Amino acid sequence: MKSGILLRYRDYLPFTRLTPPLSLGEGDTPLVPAPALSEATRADIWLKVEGCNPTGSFKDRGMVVAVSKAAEEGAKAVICASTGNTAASAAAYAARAGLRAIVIVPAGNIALGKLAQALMHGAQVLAVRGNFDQALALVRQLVERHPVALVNSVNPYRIEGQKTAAFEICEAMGKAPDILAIPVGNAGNITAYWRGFRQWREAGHIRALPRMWGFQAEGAAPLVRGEPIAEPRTVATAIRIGNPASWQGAIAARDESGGLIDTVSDDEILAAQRLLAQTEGLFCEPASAASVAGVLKLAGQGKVPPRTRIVCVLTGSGLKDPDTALAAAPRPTEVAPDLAEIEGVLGW
Ligand code: AN7
Repeated sequence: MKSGILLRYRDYLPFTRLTPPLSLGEGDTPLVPAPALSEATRADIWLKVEGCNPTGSFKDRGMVVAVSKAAEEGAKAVICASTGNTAASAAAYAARAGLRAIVIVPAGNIALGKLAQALMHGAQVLAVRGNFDQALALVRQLVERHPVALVNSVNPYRIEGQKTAAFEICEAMGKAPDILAIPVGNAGNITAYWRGFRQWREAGHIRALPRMWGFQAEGAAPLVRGEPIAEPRTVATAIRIGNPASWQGAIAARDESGGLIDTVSDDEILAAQRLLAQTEGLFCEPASAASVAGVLKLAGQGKVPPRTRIVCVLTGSGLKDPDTALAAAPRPTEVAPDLAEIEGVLGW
C-alpha cells in the first residue's frame, strides 16, 4: 500500500502527533529511463513522472502537507490562485479533509481537465478576468481579511512537501543526478527540489548535488529576462506566469548549484511533448515538456557532455489538457463497420 509522503518522509517534514495523516497515495512516482532521448542527446536521461500523482501533477506533494497543516491549525477553508493544477490538487485534498476550497483561476486560460477536477471535487471556482499574477495578488489580499488558509507555494508547507520528489530521485538512483531539468512557472518547485537535494546531502544520504536547469516559456520568462512580464503568453498555460512568487528561490537554486534558467519556445515545447508521447510512451502536459525541450535545446548547442545523468521532471499528465493535444493531432479516420473498408484504409 502506498502510505503517501507525509508518513513516508515524516522525519523530514513538519509532521507532529497533531497533524492529521492525510493521504491520497501521493508520491512514490516512477523514475523511467528515456532511451530515445538518451540516444538523441548522448546523455543518460531519466523522467520523473509526476503525472502519476493522485490528481495528475506534482502539486499533490505540497498540497497534502499544506492542507493537513491547515486542518491541524483549525482552518475551515483553503484558498489559492492557480493556473489549474494547484486548484485541482487543493480541491481534492480539501474534499478529503472536509474543508471548503476556493480557487481563483485566469478565465479562459486553464486546461479543461484541471477545471473539471476543481469543479468535480466541489471547490468554489472563480474565473477572474485577468492573469495568474493578478489572481495571486487578490488571494494574498483576501487571506489578510478573512480566516482562510493560503495554499499557494508561498505557503512554506507546500515547498516542504514538494522537496520529497528530490528524495525519491536520490533513493532511486543511489545518488543525485548530474542535472535536474525542470519547468519553471511560479518557481516553487525548483526551489523545493533544491531544498530537497541539499537536505538529503545534509542527512548524509548523498555526496554531490545536481546542477539545477530551469526552463521557462519564451513568452513567460521573467527570470530569464530579469524583470516581471506584465502579459505573459504561452501555449503551456500552467506556466503562464509573469511574476513568480518564489523568484529568489529560483535564482538561489540556479546560482548555488552552478545551473541555469533558460527559455524554450512554444514550438519547442510542443515538439518535445510529441516526441515524449511518440518515442518514450509518456504523455505529459505542455508545461512539463519544457524540461525536455530545454535539454534538447542545450544538447543541440553542445552544452550536454556525453553520458551526463539528467533527470527531467514531467510535472503533470497530458490528460490534463486534451484541447492542446488535439489541436495539433490528426483527426481519427472515420470508417464504416466494414472489414473491407478498414483493410483498405490500413493498406492491407
Ligand atoms: C504542470 O497550478 O502554478 O514553478 O497554479 O502546473 O512551481 O510554479 C502550476 C505550475 C510546472 C510550474 N508544470 O511549477 C498552478 C501552477 C506544471 C504546472 C509548473 C506548474 P512552479
